[in-house]
Amino acid sequence: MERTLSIIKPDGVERGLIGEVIKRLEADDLKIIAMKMIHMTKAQAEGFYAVHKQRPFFESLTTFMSSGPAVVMVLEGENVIGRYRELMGATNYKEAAEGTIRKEFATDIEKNVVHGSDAPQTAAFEIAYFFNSFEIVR
Ligand code: IDP
Ligand code: MG
Repeated sequence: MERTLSIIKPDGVERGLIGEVIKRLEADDLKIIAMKMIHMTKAQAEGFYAVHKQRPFFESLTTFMSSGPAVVMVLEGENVIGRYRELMGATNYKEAAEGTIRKEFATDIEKNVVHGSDAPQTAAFEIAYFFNSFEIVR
C-alpha cells in the first residue's frame, strides 16, 4: 500500500473543479483517507516547494499557491503515486495525455489545477507537511 498527497490548487478551487477532481479519484478507486481546505501562507508554500527553490518559476509558483484556498488530500492504494500522476497528466498541460485532469482543465503550465507527489519519499514529506496522524482516517 502506498500513500500520496493530492492538492486541488487555488485555480482548481476558484474555478469550481473540486467535485470534478474528486469524482475522478473515486471513479479510479483511489481511496481518500484525509481531506481539508487550507489557504497557504507564502512561507508555507515556499516550504512545501523548497525542492524547487532554485527554479526560475519558484517565486511565481509560491505566490500562486498562496493566492487562495486549496484542498489537500491523502490518497491510499496500490501504486497510488503513479496512478494519481496518470490521472493528473503531464506538468505541462499541452503535453498531457487526452482525458487527464490537466489536459482537460489546466490553463497554464503553472495553473495546472492539481498537485501529486512524485515518489514515496516526497509523499511522506508532503503528507506530514499538512496532516498529523489524527487527521488520517482509515
Ligand atoms: P509536477 O507538479 O507535475 O510534479 P513539478 O516539476 O514538480 O511538476 O513542478 C511543480 C509545479 O511548478 C508544477 O505543477 C507547476 O505548477 C509549476 N511549474 C513547473 N514547471 C514550470 C514552468 O516551467 N513554468 C511555470 N511553472 C512551472
Ligand atoms: Mg512535482
